[in-house]
Amino acid sequence: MSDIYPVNPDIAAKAHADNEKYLEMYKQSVDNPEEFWGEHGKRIDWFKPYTKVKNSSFDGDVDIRWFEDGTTNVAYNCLDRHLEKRGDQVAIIWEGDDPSESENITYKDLHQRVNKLANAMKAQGVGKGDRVTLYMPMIPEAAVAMLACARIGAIHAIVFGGFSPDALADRIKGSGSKMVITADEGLRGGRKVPLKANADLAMDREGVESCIVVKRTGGDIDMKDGRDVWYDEVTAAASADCPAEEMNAEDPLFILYTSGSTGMPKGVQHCTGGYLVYAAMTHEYIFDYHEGDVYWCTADVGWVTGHSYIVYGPLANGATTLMFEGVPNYPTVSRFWEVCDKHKVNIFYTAPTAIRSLMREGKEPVEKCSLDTLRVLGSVGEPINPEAWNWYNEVVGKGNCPIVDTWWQTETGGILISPLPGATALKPGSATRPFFGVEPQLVDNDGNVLEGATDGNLCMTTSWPGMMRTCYGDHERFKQTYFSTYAGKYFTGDGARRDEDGYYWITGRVDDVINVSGHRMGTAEVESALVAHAKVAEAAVVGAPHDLKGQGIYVYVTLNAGEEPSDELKKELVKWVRQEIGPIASPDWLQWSPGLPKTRSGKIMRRILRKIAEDDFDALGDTSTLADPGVVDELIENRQNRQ
Ligand code: 6R9
Repeated sequence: MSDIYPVNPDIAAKAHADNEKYLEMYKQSVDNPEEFWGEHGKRIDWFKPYTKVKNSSFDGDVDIRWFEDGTTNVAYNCLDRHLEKRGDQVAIIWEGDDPSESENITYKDLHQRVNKLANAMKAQGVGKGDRVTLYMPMIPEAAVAMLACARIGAIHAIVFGGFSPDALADRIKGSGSKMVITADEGLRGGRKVPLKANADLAMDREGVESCIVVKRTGGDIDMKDGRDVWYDEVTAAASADCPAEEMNAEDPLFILYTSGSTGMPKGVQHCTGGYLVYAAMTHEYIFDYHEGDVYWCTADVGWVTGHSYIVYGPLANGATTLMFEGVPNYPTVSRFWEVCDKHKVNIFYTAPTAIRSLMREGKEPVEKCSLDTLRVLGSVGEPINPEAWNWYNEVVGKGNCPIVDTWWQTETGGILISPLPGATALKPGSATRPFFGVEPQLVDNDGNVLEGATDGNLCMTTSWPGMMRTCYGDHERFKQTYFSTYAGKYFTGDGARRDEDGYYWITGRVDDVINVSGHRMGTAEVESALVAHAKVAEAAVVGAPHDLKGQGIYVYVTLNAGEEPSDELKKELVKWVRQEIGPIASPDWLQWSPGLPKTRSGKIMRRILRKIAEDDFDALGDTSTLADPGVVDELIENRQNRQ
């Protein structure tokens, strides 16, 4: 039996939904999605109201549409419609890497900044349907750039600032971006990140036409004549009046590249209307957001969490959203908690990997802060282990703040499985129950539907407004990746257990995707980076348990004939992967392996490599089909110590 934490009655009394209301709304949402979403779609303003609500099929060509004849604009909903009532309310609290730097930006001010940048972008020839790559630090201009794109109907493709020039160039190419918006340098934990220098390499490779550069550090950078312009200069010259483009509900809002089990990362494409309705509604119910709350999500805008729950969901709801440039342990390990006190944060949303690393520092750095404004805590990105959950609950939340363990994906656009603070009794480690309109199903490997308390592969049987619509420029890949494993269902790639109360426990990826500190990484991407090195013949990459990161990257490398393994070469290969993909892909362990376990047809048996990396030698399974069963003993003998 797992621990159960009942709903706090005080929270339930004030919450948007208590358990009864959740059950009633959930029932309506699945029994009659047209009526449910027809009503809740009205939470955003429409230029032309929709008459159709849901039109979607997971079969055949897979066609997903919501509110398809409605028109609106995301920036209008996040800004203009708030001006009358809350023009002077703070929209974004920005907290710099250096604790002495912070800034409050009101809705009125944000609206002006967005309009100016939107006009400056138009002057550079960017318009509706054009793609713009954003490679930004966590500064207000990142949100301004997202909203400016939305305002003129351009499609943003954000690339996390930790990605390498090559990874950036691949994404610029994939999205066909004609403009890049970046900064001179980023600043994290007191260290500078050479964003513009990286972007230069990528833009030169891809022949990008124009680039707007924000001055963040004042560092020395190159500005290319005819291509690069300063953000300050072009926005100063631009008018603060830019009409919001009328967009169809199904017009794309953004593309975000994410790793899958095979090939290049996919351009996950999200739409305008359904996405915004879903991001806003989940933000309100799952974090139990109320007027006047200060809400802080510690993600980076380079990930989907930053899109939906730093920018779009909160701003559509007229919230005050905190944007943090820095890291949890700079200048001290109390930083998160000091920021909570400084800005009187009510709702705090972070990742288990951050909690685990702060937990190691003990209670003192938390307890010296008051944290008395906190009301709801959130977790996202990977399963949260019960030890971390308990620490978060007791030390950070003082036992008074419900923890919402929110399960979702880049593809889903918003949270699909999560407690609601006033409605759901909590079990540490469980994401609990589906949100409104979400219909999870567990299936076995043959696709048979499993009922009751069981383990299985997690699928969704029907669409919800916020889900991705296609892979940018490659609908076939969309169908193949998500709807072909189990015909007629969206397959998440995750495994899950459903318990006797109908609660879901996500057990992790069942495909070749690994989750390092909450960041998704395709093993195939790391492998192709490794084999691109002149000395490497072959490489196989698996995930293995890591105390802080959740999963770490374990690589097996076979060198070309004549090459000698050495510690130096090991370092060189780790550095190589960092350069090829970015620091988030740094291998944690590297094992020299003269041979890899292969079937007679030459396929690497990753299952075996995974077990060896996990030190789980008894579970190797049948190795008799291997071309050379002897390699297994050799691999076990030379495995890396993960402590
Ligand atoms: C939002 C985000 C998605 C993958 C997902 C799953 C894992 C996310 C989780 C979780 C257990 C949670 N994941 N939230 N696992 N409990 N609360 O993280 O998107 O970067 O696309 O990753 O992350 O494995 O499939 P993304």
